Amino acid sequence: MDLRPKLYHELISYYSMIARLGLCEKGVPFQSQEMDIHLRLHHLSPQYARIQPNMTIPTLVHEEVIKTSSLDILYYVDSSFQGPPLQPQDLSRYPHMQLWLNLHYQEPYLIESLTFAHLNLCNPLLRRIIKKGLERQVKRIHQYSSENHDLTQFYLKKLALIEDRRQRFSPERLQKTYDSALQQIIQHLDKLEKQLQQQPWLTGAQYTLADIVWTVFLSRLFFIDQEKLVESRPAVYAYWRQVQRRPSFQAAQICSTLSATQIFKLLCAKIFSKNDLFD
Ligand SMILES: N[C@@H](CCC(=O)N[C@@H](CS)C(=O)NCC(=O)O)C(=O)O
Repeated sequence: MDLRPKLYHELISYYSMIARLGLCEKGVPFQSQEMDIHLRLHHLSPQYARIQPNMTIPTLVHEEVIKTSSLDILYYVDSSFQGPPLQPQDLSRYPHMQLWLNLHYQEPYLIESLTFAHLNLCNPLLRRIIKKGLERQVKRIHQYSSENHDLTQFYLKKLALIEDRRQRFSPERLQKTYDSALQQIIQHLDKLEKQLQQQPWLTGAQYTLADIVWTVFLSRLFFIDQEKLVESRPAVYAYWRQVQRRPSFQAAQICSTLSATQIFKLLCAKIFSKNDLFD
């Protein structure tokens, strides 16, 4: 029997990267269950919805425990497994870590708005693909919901969320969605710059959960071609170079670019992946 925790995740999913980075920093081996949330829509399947009613990734399953958000996964991993501590040993620094974690998670759709508005704006073909993708999700949810009445309330919630996405990324609102997300990102970066001018890691001398989430945050800015926002802030840029040198960065496969070859490989993996995860 495999006693390792099982992580449901996807390679380029932002919050999956956070969970992987937490596991790798802690040195916890895990079973990897790769999901396809774009083509196969594994996350909408009734089997997954029964594990994770929000139908998002990542999810961590360990023995009887199920953790359904990246932040819960980080705390759980740090407190349940042996390895380097990822919360401040100096307890007076604990509120600082929480402050940085709260700042990162305070706007739940910030990263999604930034990423998808960017993709929509940069390429008309992608805009079409994303629009079609949302339509496919709606159809799939109606199908699953009609076959699984016990899950109707969760599927209805998911439909409302997709409708909200359609509005945020509609041609009329797209630019506004992008601009206001970027505005907020810039404010975050200015705060990071101020903090990192004074100390090597966000909570002081120790690398903590706060550094994990902000590492992934910075990687996303490179991913959407906004590297200049990082490179123009000397302390943030030095920090970015430091975090990339940590072994966990490679091990957790933090994606900060997506080359044409990678896109091709990802597409192939998705096309040849199992239709149903739970077969
Ligand atoms: N608060 C959740 C957010 C998870 C989340 O939004 N994950 C995205 C992928 S990065 C997802 O599952 N998107 C699919 C969907 O919302 O339908 C967390 O921290 O884990």
